[in-house]
Amino acid sequence: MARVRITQPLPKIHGYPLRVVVTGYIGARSAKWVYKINALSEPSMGPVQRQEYLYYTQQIGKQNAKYSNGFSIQNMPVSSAIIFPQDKQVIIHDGHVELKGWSYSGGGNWVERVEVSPDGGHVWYCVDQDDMTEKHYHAWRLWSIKLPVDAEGWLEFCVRTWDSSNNTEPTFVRSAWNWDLHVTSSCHRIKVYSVNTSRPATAQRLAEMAARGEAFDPLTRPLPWSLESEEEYLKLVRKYPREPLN
Ligand SMILES: Nc1nc2c(c(=O)[nH]1)N[C@H]1C(S)=C(S)[C@@H](COP(=O)(O)O)O[C@H]1N2
Ligand SMILES: [Mo]
Repeated sequence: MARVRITQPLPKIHGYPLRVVVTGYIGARSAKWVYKINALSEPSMGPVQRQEYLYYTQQIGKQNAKYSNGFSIQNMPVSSAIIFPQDKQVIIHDGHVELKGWSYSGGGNWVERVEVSPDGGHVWYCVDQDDMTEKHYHAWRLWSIKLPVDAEGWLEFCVRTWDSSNNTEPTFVRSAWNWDLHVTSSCHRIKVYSVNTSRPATAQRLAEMAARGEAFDPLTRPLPWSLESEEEYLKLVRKYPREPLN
């Protein structure tokens, strides 16, 4: 196990005076306030070990779950999340959106690769090595990427991380949902409303809003002026009539 250099006193809330730190394992295994150590011939009967932090696939679920048929979560699976933007945010951009996030893996594995998708997980872009913080044993890596985003409206961004044992995250939460909720580590997803000012019509609309001192947010607030003059309207509906001409 890696040596831990202590630079600050351990706060009581985090286990003072003595805490076990089990690197690579979920936090639940790092017992706080240690006053006694028992050597056991079988896994502990303590409730946190025996009854909690279990993984139940959907075939087990509510209809079948027992303590003995959930598998005990020990090593932390590869996990990651988008920190910025935030879910449901409106993003006004010029064709690129900067994403920031974190990635981590347990079990002595480290983060090797981070991929992000602007379309819910069909097309993926790879984070550049230079845009990731350094590798350290048992440490997360922070990353950022300028993601090309052409489409407008509600989009789903997601992140997927690969670790040094080629583990990756299930693309969809339904692929690996844990009935017991803990450590369902599927790709983190956010919805964002994309407004791309590299599109001329969008740039024009935003310029008009700026000139009138009108903010884009909140998205659900309608524009308080007429969207088109009657003249323009008639020009266009005559050019593109509603019904076939013959
Ligand atoms: N003695 C003791 N240790 C414990 C717990 C506890 O309830 N009692 N909770 C565990 C769980 S479930 C977690 S997630 C971590 C939380 O550690 P933290 O408070 O330092 O974040 O402590 C673990 N160690
Ligand atoms: Mo926990």
